[in-house]
Amino acid sequence: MRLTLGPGTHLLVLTGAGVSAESGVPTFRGGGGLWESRPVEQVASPQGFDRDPETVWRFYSARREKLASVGPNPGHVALAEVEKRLGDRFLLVTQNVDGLHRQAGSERIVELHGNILESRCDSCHRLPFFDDASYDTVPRCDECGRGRLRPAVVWFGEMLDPAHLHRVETFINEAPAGDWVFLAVGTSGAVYPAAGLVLQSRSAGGATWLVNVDPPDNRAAFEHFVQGPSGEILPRLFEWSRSGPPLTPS
Ligand code: BJW
Repeated sequence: MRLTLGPGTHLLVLTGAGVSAESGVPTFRGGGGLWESRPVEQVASPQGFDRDPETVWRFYSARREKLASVGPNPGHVALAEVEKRLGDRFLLVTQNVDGLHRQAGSERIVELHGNILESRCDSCHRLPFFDDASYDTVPRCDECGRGRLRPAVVWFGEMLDPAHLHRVETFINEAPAGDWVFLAVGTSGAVYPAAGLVLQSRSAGGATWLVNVDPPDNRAAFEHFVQGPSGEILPRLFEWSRSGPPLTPS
């Protein structure tokens, strides 16, 4: 099954942990996933950080270290290539914090849940900054001197950046009726608001596609499902109609 893109088609892509699985980055749920060995609320909630910040920093430090040895896979590259063809008719919304889409060359990207290679202060308004360090003890903010540094990711119960949500809404609202596609890749559809995008897209007239190794719980929300690993499927998924997009749009 192939997804045909015409000269005016807009494409909104949502990715989840599955897209990085073939790079060697563990997913969250399911066998071998990050949540299998530790309760989510312990390491990915503000309450968990208040209770035991050292454990949280050990968890994120280990993930930072792992990222130093992984790179984008053919799934990431396929999405960067499709963006080159579509230009501003493309937007990539990722729940992943691993930065692999940017490494592959994606530019029109919204990192909905932040970036693991950034830290921020839990007290002052200092902007998130690049930080690939590993910590055994909780680092202090050297700007305000009183706050604790934490990974600049979005934990359960925390608000997502309203500017990010606005950018996604605008893309959906400006997509041409009857000629746009929502494609979800490698996500279990368990976490909101990202999980709500498929129904939002359907009601806004988008065709809905899913690429995943297994049928996730929200499979029925999608019109088209292509089963398989994204690193194999994505490079073969896109088909350009005869008058399809030029290779280098403005
Ligand atoms: C492959 C593959 C291969 C494997 N190829 N596929 C509405 C209803 C109910 C609850 C809520 C709601 N709105 C908000 C909530 C509360 C909450 C929520 O969603 N709870 C749910 C548990 C129900 N949401 C929030 O709190 C969010 N904040 C928010 O909405 O604020 C306002 C608000 C707050 C409270 C109440 C109401 C409103 C914040 C969510 C933040 C999520 N953060 C995390 C951690 C980020 C940092 C870190 O990395 O540690 O984000 S949790 C974790 O899950 C991470 C992921 O981005 C996210 C999604 O996981 P993902 O990517 O789908 O991974 P998996 O592992 O679940 O799935 C992988 C899939 O890939 C599987 O299907 C595999 O089969 C597949 N796969 N290999 C293709 N090779």
